[in-house]
Amino acid sequence: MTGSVAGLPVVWHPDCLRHEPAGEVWLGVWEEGTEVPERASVLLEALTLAGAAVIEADLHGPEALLAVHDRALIEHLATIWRQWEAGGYPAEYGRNRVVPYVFPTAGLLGGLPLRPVAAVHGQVGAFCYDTMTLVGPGSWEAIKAAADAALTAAALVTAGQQVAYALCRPPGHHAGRASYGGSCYLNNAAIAAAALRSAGAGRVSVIDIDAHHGNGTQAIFYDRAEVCYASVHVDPGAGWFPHYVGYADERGTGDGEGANLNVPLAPGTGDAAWLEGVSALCEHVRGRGADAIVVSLGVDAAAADPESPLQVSAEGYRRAGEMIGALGPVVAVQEGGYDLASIGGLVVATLSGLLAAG
Ligand code: SP5
Ligand code: ZN
Repeated sequence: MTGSVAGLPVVWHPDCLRHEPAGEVWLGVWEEGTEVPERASVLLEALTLAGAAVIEADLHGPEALLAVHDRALIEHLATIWRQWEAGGYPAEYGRNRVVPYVFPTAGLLGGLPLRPVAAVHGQVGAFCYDTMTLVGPGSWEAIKAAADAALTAAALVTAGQQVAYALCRPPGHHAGRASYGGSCYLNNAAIAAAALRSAGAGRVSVIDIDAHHGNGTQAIFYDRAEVCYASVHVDPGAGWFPHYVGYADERGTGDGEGANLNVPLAPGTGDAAWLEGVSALCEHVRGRGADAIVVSLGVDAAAADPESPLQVSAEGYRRAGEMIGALGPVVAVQEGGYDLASIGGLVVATLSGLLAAG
């Protein structure tokens, strides 16, 4: 079922295990959550057994993050746990993770500008747009290490590797320029795409095969012609996260007009129609020309996954890898995928497809 990934560079960092969201608040109730550290251990073990060459991520300075994110978001993520602790939220109020409760939406602001606010628990909602994306003691170290893994993999591809994989955890594609949510904090795929560009790739495409629409990546590149975003995902219009974004009529704006492509699919969609969607993404990218590809590699579209109703098989993922690998050099960045028993085989299958094509 899996295939060979012998010699494939797999970049990761042990700090990625230090993020322990310890659950999520969903519809007002705490739930255990599925974005757990074991995801990374399971993937690392499967890739090691399949013969991949595991490399530790290099540490990078802030410049590569600032190419994609506002400084204010980076500073928030880097300091919020310390502020939360200093404010006594865990010790005095029993709040052991950072969770927002008020969001400065357009409706709250009523046209007034966003002000800096005094209370730490008031600040969080200015950056975090949902209640499922908690921050704890080791979160920042993991968030930074995941971005470093994406940057290290991008550097390998810049140096001539045909395929490199970044085992990023936490994932990234729901994080925007100044916002986080959907279990994502910094946008690892967008950071890799920006790094490829600044290392000389003229045109870069992000192909997103996670089950969910990558609203953050889309927003970051929405007005850009040189980086196109193309995604196949479960239809937000059928009731799925991120609900508000990810529709087929979102095609980019300004210089980016026509560069963005969304292929939303009905819940229950299996290999045949999903692969047609992947093929449409590849056609789109081929038509625009791409010197390098970033794959947002979420394996939560698989049938066994608890977070999505798509029904893709490991063979489907392998085929998607083959199609995408034929487009050019690829940086594959881990996104979602939550069924601990099957994600290892799914990622190995996709990567073996990418390698078979290259
Ligand atoms: C990167 C990624 O795949 N993020 C996924 C975010 C979507 N999360 C939606 C979660 C909805 C709540 N999950 C409850 C599962 C049933 N208990
Ligand atoms: Zn997902």
